[in-house]
Amino acid sequence: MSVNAQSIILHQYDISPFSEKVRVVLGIKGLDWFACEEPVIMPKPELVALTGGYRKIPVMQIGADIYCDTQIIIRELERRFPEPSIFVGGDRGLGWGVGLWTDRTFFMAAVAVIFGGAPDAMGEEFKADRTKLMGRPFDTDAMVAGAPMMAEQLRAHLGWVDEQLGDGRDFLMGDKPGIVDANAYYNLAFIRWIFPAGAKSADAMPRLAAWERRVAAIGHGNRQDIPREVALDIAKAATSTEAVKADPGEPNGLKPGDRVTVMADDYGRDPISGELVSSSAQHIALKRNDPRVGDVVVHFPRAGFLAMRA
Ligand SMILES: N[C@@H](CCC(=O)N[C@@H](CS)C(=O)NCC(=O)O)C(=O)O
Repeated sequence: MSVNAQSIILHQYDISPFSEKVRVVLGIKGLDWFACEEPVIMPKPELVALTGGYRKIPVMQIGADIYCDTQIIIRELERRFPEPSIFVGGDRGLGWGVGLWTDRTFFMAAVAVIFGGAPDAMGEEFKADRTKLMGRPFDTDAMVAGAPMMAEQLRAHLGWVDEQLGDGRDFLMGDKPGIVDANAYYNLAFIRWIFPAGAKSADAMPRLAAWERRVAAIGHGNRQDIPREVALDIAKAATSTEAVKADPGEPNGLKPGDRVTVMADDYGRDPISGELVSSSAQHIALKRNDPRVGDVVVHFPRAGFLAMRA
């Protein structure tokens, strides 16, 4: 396969748990995609040229459309490639809400268990970078002190997943894998990569462990790696496919053509500004220009992001 303006390009790195969430979705859908390796810490000049300031990982690019945050990445994958669906029954709306559990409380428990058990796993530059990202000290001494409590939190989160499998189902919403599986899986994968001993409560839950093996066996679809410069050239040559669309219910009256700033409401709150192209209750798209990539449209989810008139 050769990379072009229709290709799925995932800006990611291999030990990124949020990238793993998307890789599992790519696996469920059996898609061809291109991985573009980004640095684990700042600076990330090529990524920021595409996003206009968003630095978190992963970011998906299709031509000159840039999707920031796993929620909007997965929504767009489902829109463009509806079969097989990530919705397997009973999860079409609240499946998204599960992401806010796994990305926030469950993820923070996983981070605390990993760095409480292996405080030096990633080195000083990483800690300094994550301190800036979080806006508070990435304090591994505090994580070591808090490790017993966080092991208890982690076991409780894993316990919900195990209980969900209690009727013998293969996947969390039934007999097929979907959005809830991709969400519940990636934190466990992250612990296994960096501090495997942190997963001992999972090993004590045989149903969970068997489910984990089933999700791992889905794989990641068909991946090929490309250099960052190739991805930037594709963005520069392409035109966004996002149509201008007004949002009659927009709570603050934002409309196409308005100058808008969007930022995450949790961490990595770097503001991104542009001209509104389209929006809905779940999506906002801003057009911006960068000397390296030309005109691009950057897409964000609404839940978990704040949009304001610039
Ligand atoms: N809400 C975001 C969270 C993404 C996130 O926190 N990603 C981590 C890596 S897995 C990150 O960006 N860390 C800082 C970095 O890589 O620079 C999403 O769902 O995509």
